[in-house]
This record gives sequence, structure tokens and C-alpha cells, in this order.
Amino acid sequence: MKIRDARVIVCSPGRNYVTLRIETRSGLSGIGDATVNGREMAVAAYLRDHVVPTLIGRDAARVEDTWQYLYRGAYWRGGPIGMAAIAAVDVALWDIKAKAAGMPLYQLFGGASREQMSCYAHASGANLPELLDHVSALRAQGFRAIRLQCGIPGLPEPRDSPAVPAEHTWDSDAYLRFAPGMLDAVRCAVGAEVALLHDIHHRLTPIEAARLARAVEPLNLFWLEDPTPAENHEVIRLIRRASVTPLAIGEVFNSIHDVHALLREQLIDYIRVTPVHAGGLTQVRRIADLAALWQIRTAFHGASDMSPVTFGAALHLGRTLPNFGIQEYAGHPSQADDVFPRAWAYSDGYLTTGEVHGHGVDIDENAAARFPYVRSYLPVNRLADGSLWNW
Ligand code: EZ4
Ligand code: CO
Repeated sequence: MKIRDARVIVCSPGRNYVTLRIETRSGLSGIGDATVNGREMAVAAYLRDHVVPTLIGRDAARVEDTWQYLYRGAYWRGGPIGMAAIAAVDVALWDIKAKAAGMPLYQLFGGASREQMSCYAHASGANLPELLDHVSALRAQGFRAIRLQCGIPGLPEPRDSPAVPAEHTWDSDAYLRFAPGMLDAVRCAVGAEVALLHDIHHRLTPIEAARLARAVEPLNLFWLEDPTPAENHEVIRLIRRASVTPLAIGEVFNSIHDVHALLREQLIDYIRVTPVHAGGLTQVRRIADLAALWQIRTAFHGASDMSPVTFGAALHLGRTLPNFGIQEYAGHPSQADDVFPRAWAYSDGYLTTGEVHGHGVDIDENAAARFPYVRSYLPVNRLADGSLWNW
């Protein structure tokens, strides 16, 4: 099962996605997602210029060896760009292996532990009434777990510019005055049974996060996410000592080495890595197994900049894991439906993999060609004094 060809497809059906297709001489092909939001062309070039030439002629069945070859072979290991490139190769090779076996991918990981994966949606609003309307709409679609994000009263409107990152204003004091009441208002509106989540997006100091986590304890949140910048795990100890509100961290991690201190010290309750940004299924399976030692469950990152291909991969793995927790599901732009035909589906609060061989997601390259790449950036945050903060 030698690799005949591999190519990178960059498209923008409502937002940018980078996809790698690997083809074998026997006629099988598989695809993997390599999207790094805001830095897409760096991964595309990494794959095109450095990885694809080494793949031609390799045995597509050697998934582990190819992972090690690309990881060790780079010498400069890790990082979001290199690991997303490895992830795309890895997921495409798992896709091919499952197609060659004539099985849906979850069968290669030990078979189903569950039939459907519970998921959570994103509710957001410029203000509280808008947020509550969004929550009601999602409840009507069957969601029983909802992430709540809301504009903070008094902060200036974002300054948008098409050519450079939008500039938002951040004020942690204004946020901390507003957030507990916002979360309480939603809890009062939906009752006790809906799982409520909130993402702090790395914006607080340790002591601010500890105070917030303690203040919202009576609301019984499903989790608080990314309370502080992700680089320093030691600060999470302070939050943990202050509060029993569950914590979820890890969407920006690339490596199993990024997670083991958080897991070993039981500083988190949910691990948020995703196949695309944490080295593909080969490494994320290891992370999930490691997390299980401390009863830490998975919550794979599933914002809309994880392509439908990453969802296919994540759902097949989630279907097998004893410690699957919940899958984030923010949805995708409708134009992506034609570009990425897929077997996975949402219904009544759950996601299913489907039974198509492989991970069940394909890319229609003709449809993709109708949506050329559009340079875009994530926003940045500035404080009132003009200095930069974490977005
Ligand atoms: O802001 O994926 O939990 N989800 C998130 C995401 C991230 C984006 C960044 O590209 O924090 O919405
Ligand atoms: Co997040």
C-alpha cells in the first residue's frame, strides 16, 4: 500500500480550512485536517515543501512509523504548525487503514463503547437578553449542554479592519463584575438540569480565576475553561485550592508533554486537546489513555475552525474511549456542507459517527475550488491603556 501522491487543498467555504489528501497506488485515498486558524498558509507550506516529498513511496499502512519519522525527523519538534502537519498525515493514514480494512475507523480503536457522543453548543450574545434568546434556540434544537459567552457592558465596540487583526478591548474587572450574574441569569432561566459551560479564554490572573471559580460554585457549572494563559500549569494549583468548579484546559496544546503535569496533579477535569492540533489520532489516543488514570475525561476542541474532517476523526475516537466526556460542537458554515461530505451527524444533543469505512469525511475538490483562500486573522485584545492582553 505505497503512497502514490499527496496534495494540500486550501479552501474557504465560510472560513479557511487546510486539508491533506493522501492517495495510494492501490487506489485508496484518505484525508486529514491541518487547519491552524490565522496561520493556514504556514501549515500548507510545511506540508507541501517539507512533508509531502518524504511521503511518496512510503507504506501507507505504517501509521506509527510515519508519525515518528515526521516528529523525530524534524529535529525541531512540536509547535502548532509542525504538529498540525503531522496530524493531517496521521488522520489521512488512519482513514486509509480503516478503508483498507473495510471498517469504520472506530473499529480499529477497539470498537464502540457508546453509540452516540454527547455534545455542547455555543450560545453567545452582545448582551444578556440576546444570550438568553440564543440559549432558548439551542435548547429547541435538543442541546442539553451549552457554552455561554456574552458581551460585557461598557466595553467599546471592536475595531475591525479587513487587512489586519481586529482590535478588541478587554477589562478583567468589568468582566469579573458581570460574569457571575450573567451565568446566574442563565441558570435561573434554564433550571438545574442543563449543563452550562463558560470559556475564560486564558484572560485572567490566577487569583482572579480562583475568585471567579469560587463565586460561581453554587451554579454547578459543567466547567470553566482556560482560566489563565496555558503556558504555566503551576498557577492552576491556586485555582484548585480555592474551588471545586470543574476545569477544562488544553485546546492549544500540541504535545503529550504539555498535559502530563496537569493530569498527574489532577489539576483539570477535562482535557481539551484535538486531533488536528495535538499530533493526530496517534498522540491524542495516548493523551486520552493517560488522562483516564486520574478519571479525567475528554472534551475535544470542536470550534468551527476544526474542519469537519477533524470532527470525523475525533468522533470515531470518542466512540471508543472509556473516558470520553463531551464533544464541543460549534457547527460549521453552511458552505462547508458541499465541500466536506460527511457521515457524522448531529441529532437531539448527540453526535454520531455513521458507519462509512474510514473516518467518514471526504473533500469535494471541485466544490473546494469555488471557495479560494481568504487571508484572515483572529482578533487581539488591548487593555484600556493600550497594552496587549490575551484574546
Ligand atoms: O477561540 O478555535 O473553546 N473554543 C475556543 C475557540 C477558539 C478558536 C480559536 O481559533 O476557545 O472558539
Ligand atoms: Co476554548
